[in-house]
Amino acid sequence: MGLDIIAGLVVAAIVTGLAVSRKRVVKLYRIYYLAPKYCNLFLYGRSRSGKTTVVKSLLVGNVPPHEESTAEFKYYRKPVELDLDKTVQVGILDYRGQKPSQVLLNPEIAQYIGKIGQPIVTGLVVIVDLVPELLDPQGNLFSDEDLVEWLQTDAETKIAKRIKTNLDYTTSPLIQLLFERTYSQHLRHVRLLINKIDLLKSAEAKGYLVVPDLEEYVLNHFREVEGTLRKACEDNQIADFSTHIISAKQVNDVRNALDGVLLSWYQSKKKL
Ligand SMILES: Nc1nc2c(ncn2[C@@H]2O[C@H](COP(=O)(O)OP(=O)(O)OP(=O)(O)O)[C@@H](O)[C@H]2O)c(=O)[nH]1
Ligand SMILES: [Mg+2]
Repeated sequence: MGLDIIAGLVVAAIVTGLAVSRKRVVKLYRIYYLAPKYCNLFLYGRSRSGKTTVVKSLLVGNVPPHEESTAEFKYYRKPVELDLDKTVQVGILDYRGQKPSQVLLNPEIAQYIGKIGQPIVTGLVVIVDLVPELLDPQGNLFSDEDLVEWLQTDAETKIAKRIKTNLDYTTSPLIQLLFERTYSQHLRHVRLLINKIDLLKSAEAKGYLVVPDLEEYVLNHFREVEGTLRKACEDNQIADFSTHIISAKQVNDVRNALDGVLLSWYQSKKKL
């Protein structure tokens, strides 16, 4: 073999080696440096669906009877206790439910959930609700008791109307956009939370809502959203997807829905 061929092979080997190690460095950088430092949750839900109430139940452990609409994007980071000796740093981005584009394409959120194309979201939490927020003619907010009384007539129609506004926010194309913005190899968990079941339970107890099985009744309205989310999870190899019917005002309901996400994060950090 001539010297020039040997030299050529050596140069080729060096170039290939450099290319491979560069790829490896970029991959390691992506996995470790850009990885979320906290269990980073992204909430998606329309206005007044209960996002901030979920945040307070999870991070503070109690909620006020009424929550004002969130004025601007806020990122909260707090330790949440899973057990006496298990604490997880949770990061949650909260905002006012508005046009999906104002949320998903807002450049402000990049500092919390990562740039477009490099998201650092651990869990995606989609919130929908069953009863709207209402004001009386004087502009006073309906209490929970007022809302239940409001359901005394035409409960199913009123509930269906509110559900429709949630379905408009969770169509298949919007969910595709939502995954586009939040999916990376770091996204391991997806939750669908159906909120404000306490109001339907009270209405049912008073005989204002008569359905054979309340859980089935609620789930049936959201089958399509659930199917779209499940399919998106399957397509992206996200094994942990579940649906929960909750009252965000009940800390236990929120913890039951989200503790699995926190525990999985805790266990994965321990392994490193
Ligand atoms: N009865 C009842 N009311 C709830 C529940 N969750 C939230 N609410 C009420 O619904 C209203 C909206 O809740 P928020 O948590 O502010 O909703 P949000 O999605 O953060 O609203 P925006 O910030 O405007 O997007 C508030 O008055 C809450 O007190 C629930 O589980 N049950
Ligand atoms: Mg809010």
